[in-house]
Amino acid sequence: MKIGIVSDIHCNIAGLDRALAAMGDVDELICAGDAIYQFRFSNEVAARLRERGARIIQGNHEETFFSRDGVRAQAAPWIQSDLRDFLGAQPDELRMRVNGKRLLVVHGSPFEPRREYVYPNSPTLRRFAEIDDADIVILGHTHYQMAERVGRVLVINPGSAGEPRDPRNDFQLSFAMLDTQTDEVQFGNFADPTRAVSANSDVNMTAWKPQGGTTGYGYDQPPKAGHDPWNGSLNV
Ligand SMILES: [Mn+2]
Repeated sequence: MKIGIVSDIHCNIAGLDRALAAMGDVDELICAGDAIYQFRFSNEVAARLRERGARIIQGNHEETFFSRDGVRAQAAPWIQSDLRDFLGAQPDELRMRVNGKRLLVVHGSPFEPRREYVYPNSPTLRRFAEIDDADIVILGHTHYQMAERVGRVLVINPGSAGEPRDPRNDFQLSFAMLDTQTDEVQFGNFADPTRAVSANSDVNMTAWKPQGGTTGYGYDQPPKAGHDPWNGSLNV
């Protein structure tokens, strides 16, 4: 099965559409949270995710939007109530079984505190080796893309499809595609189409192949530009 993964769209419908177009046909589409902003909804993003039958979790931005702090934002007259209710009904964690593998989708961290930012060099990442009820864990939240084997657990973060923060790919947007047979992960990187100058730029693909790999990191900080946690590269 081919699974398309997006996260942290943050109301950027042009970014989401670019990712979906580059992905092509996928068997499942997963959104790992923060489809919107904490005080701003997006009818377009919610409609697209619903129309594509995406499996969605809520991130910290949905959590605030649908809390008492978000009451005013929720009441904006232009918001389509059925779309708002659709997003509000999504869980904050998802478990699914694909090709006999157990997938866990969480926005921040599967551990407490659940809103921790698990960067590719976070010490917390080592703890993923303790997870015994999932084979693949999909995260978002950091906007840093990642594919790492930690113990026997494959950890994937597609990066952000809407608000670039990752200096390692020159602040491009990104998405991931997972082949659940081979565990191979491909990333698509592309310039934010909301910036006029990059509206038609190319999508550059990189691939991560499992090698029974190792991991080990020092800091709980975003990695510096140039840190390269995946291997291989192909251009399409
Ligand atoms: Mn987040």
